[in-house]
Amino acid sequence: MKILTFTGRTPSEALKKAKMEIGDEGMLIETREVQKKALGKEPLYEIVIGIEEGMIPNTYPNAKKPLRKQKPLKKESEDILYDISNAAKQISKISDATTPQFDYPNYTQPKTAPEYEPKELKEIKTEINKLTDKVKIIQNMFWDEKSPDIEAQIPSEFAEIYRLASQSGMNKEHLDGLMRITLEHMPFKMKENSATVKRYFQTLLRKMVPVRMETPPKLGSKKVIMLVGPTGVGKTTSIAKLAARYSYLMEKRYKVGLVVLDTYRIGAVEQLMQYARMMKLGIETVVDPPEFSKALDSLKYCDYIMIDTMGSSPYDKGKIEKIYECLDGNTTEYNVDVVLVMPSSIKYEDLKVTYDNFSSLGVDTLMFTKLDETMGFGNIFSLAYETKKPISYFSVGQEVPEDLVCASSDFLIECLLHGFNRSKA
Ligand SMILES: Nc1nc2c(ncn2[C@@H]2O[C@H](COP(=O)(O)OP(=O)(O)OP(=O)(O)O)[C@@H](O)[C@H]2O)c(=O)[nH]1
Ligand SMILES: [Mg+2]
Repeated sequence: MKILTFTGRTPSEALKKAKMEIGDEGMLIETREVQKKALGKEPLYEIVIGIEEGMIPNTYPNAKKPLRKQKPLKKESEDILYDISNAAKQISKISDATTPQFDYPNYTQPKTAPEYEPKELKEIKTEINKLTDKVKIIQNMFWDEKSPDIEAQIPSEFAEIYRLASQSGMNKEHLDGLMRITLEHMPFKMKENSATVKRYFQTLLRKMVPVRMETPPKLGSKKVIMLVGPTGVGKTTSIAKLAARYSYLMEKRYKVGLVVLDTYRIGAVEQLMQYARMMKLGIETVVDPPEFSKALDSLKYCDYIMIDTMGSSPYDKGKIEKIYECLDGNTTEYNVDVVLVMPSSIKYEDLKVTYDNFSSLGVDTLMFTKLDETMGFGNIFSLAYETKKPISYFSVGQEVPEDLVCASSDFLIECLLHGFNRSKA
């Protein structure tokens, strides 16, 4: 089964496009108005179509790589270190002052000079390297937003990395703290060159991102996962992606059941119901909190139970309270993992307010969506760093089920320093 989206100025225009591209075999899951008509702006509608894989005509552009083909996470991502000084000291220890050992992708280890390289040639090469570094430093001098606190201490070789991290939306206190630690613990020899500074800083950042590795349920037990978060952040789409992942994209196929909380009776059920129909999954609706345990019980044959909730503004205490009542009244033996879903496109301060407002639900992990719609990723880094809550997943687009990535610190820091690149997901 594949889920495809098509857009148009009217729903029927979007439907026409869908018919032209995939024929009549699809099933309409949802119609959404994604942009209202406004002065100088056309309205935009999106329709979501589900279709069996075998029914997609060859002429339809190929789907992106499925999740199971993604590289497994590196062991390093498991190392969660919250103490910056320790991380910095550790990196200093493993790094030889003269022969750096990081695997920064754009960095090529200097080749050992041939034995008979004339001394003059060696000197010229050293001069060229120094000049290249100076040019970088001069380029970065045009960037005028410097830290008032530690400006005086920042050597010019650090300017590039400082600018990149600062423009990424990272919280300023975090950045300055990390800079201070880097300056303090970095082997002297490495400080002379902006490339080694960058690699050192990148490795340090990677060590600072808390990540929750995905672990399948143990034999005889199950995972119950609830997605909560503000309105329109991509909770339902992410539930559909995760349900597809667990039920048919992993090595083992798990039984997945869905629960939707519709405690405000706003008809939040239909969108997920369509996905459930497509994937042939059991689905239960909870209208009153006391029904929550019953819903979980009736899905006890499942390995995974995914719970969708209504979006609520972080200030809408009423809706958050209803979710709390469900969790609080859970009489089953199952532990519910609460995943707070947030868009990566909002600034750190807003992420923090959102986190604070949902924290009463006992957030276990963080999931960030819409990575494809943003340029800076320092806000994500800062929230995870500040709250010490591990990140579990990233959503990198609208396509179900492809656009989901298991969180890894390598991936986040790569995005932070070099931008989002779909091929590295
Ligand atoms: N670009 C982009 N769009 C996304 C992503 N995830 C979800 N969306 C889109 O965001 C819109 C809202 O997604 P939903 O899954 O309905 O969001 P929700 O959080 O369930 O919304 P409510 O139930 O109304 O709170 C849809 O148009 C999705 O296709 C993403 O990672 N990138
Ligand atoms: Mg929803």
